[in-house]
Formats: sequence, structure tokens, C-alpha cells
Amino acid sequence: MTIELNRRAGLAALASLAAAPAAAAATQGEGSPLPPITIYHLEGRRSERVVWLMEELGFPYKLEFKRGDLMGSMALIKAFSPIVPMAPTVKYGDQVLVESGAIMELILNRHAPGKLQPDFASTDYPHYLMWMHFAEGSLAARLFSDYRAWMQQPPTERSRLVDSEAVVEFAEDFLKTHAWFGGAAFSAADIMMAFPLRVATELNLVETSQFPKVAAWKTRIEGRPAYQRMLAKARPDGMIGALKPLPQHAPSGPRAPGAVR
Ligand SMILES: N[C@@H](CCC(=O)N[C@@H](CS)C(=O)NCC(=O)O)C(=O)O
Repeated sequence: MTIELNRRAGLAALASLAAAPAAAAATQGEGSPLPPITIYHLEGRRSERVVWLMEELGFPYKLEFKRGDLMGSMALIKAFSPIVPMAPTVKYGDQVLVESGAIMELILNRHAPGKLQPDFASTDYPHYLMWMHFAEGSLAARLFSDYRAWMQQPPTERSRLVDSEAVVEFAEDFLKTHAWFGGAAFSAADIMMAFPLRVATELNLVETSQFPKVAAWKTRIEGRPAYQRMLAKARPDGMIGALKPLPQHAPSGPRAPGAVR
């Protein structure tokens, strides 16, 4: 507990040094003042995570995108931040940030203490943090590498390595014993996991019917008022420019035996 208090005090001190001028900032509860935030966005893509987080927290933000025009939205991002144009790109005060997970952790830890993440000392916290990072580090990474490979050549057997089915199975197993990816309560880990788990089924990387716990969890997150507000603002015309689903994914079942690296 002492460590937690010290950490929070440290974060608060850091934040007050880095905070935008008081006039431009909005005070958020007991957290540090929130600098002006602009989210550069592509409809139906990972930038929805930051919009959804802000809606859950009731925090102000500006959303930049060209409605119904993914290339036009990408051009806005490139004009603003040409070096690594990705969605989300977020203007946080005077700083330009990418990586949805890092942006979410920053906003929560600095400006929304105690919200949308389990207490640091709880047994839920390690799981929460694991899923916050698994979402991009393992799940999205393996889904998109399988998608690219299987688009070129349909798979005849499952990979010897941890593949799309294995990473989604891991999420399904966790949801057999936990209501949410943060454990007992909805958290930012659910926001992080929503995009890759949607990709897994919509792009036909896995067989949807094999993952009933994931399907039930999706219904629950999509029923949240903040999720619906995010959809209305960030995906006003529904999904646009969706990638083509795979004609065929790897046959499900045990992975092919062999060496791992
Ligand atoms: N790990 C990054 C991934 C960001 C990312 O790749 N976003 C996609 C949209 S979902 C993008 O901007 N793609 C454009 C490109 O790669 O050129 C995050 O979580 O923010």
C-alpha cells in the first residue's frame, strides 16, 4: 500500500511538472489536470479504443477524421505526424503519441486514478496488465501475421508455433473463470482486447462457434452505453473499408508437432 501511495504521489508530481497551462486544462476528479486531447482516428480501427476510453471516463476530447474516407483520414494523420502515421495518433497537450495501450495507461494513471483498472495490490491487477499487453503484443501480432500468410497461401495444417487459434483459445479459457479481462470488473483491458478479438472472427481467422465465452463477452461490452456513444461518434456509418475475410483458415485442433523457437 505504501508503495502504491508513493507511486501515485510520484505520478502526480511528474504530471504537475508536465501539465499544460492551467487555463488550457480541465481538472478531472482527484487525478491531474487533463491537457487538451485530440484523437486522430480511422473508422473501425484501433483509435476507437481511445475514443471508447474517453467516453467511459466522461473526459473531453477532439476527434479528427474524414467521415467515410479512410484514405482521407490517413492523409490527416500524415499531415499532422508524417514520421509514423498510425491510428491512433494522439495530441496530448504539446506531445504527439502513438500506441493505444500506452496512451490508455497514461490517461488512466495520470488523470483517472482508481478508474477502469483493478487496484495495484489486488490479485486481478497482474492479469489486467497481462491482457493490456497481450492484446497487441501477442494476439493482434499473431492474427495479422497469419492473415497475411494465409491470404497468400491457405494453410493445410495448424502452425507448430502459437497461432491465431491458440491465442484466441487462451482468451476463451480465461473467460471461463473470469467475467472480464481485468478479472472481477470491466476495465481498460476489455477495451484493448475488443479490436483483435473482433478481427479474429470477422476475418475468419478462427471458427466463431468454438469460442462461446468470447462471444458472450462481446455482447456484454457492446451493450455498454459508452461503447454505443463511441460507435455513434467514431463509426457513424458502420464499418467501412473492412479487410477481406480469409476464404479458409487453418483446420482447428491440436497444433502440428515439431520444434518451437
Ligand atoms: N500497436 C499499435 C498499432 C497501430 C496500428 O497499426 N494501427 C493501424 C490501424 S488499426 C494503422 O494505423 N495502420 C496503418 C499502417 O500500418 O500503415 C496500437 O495499438 O496503437
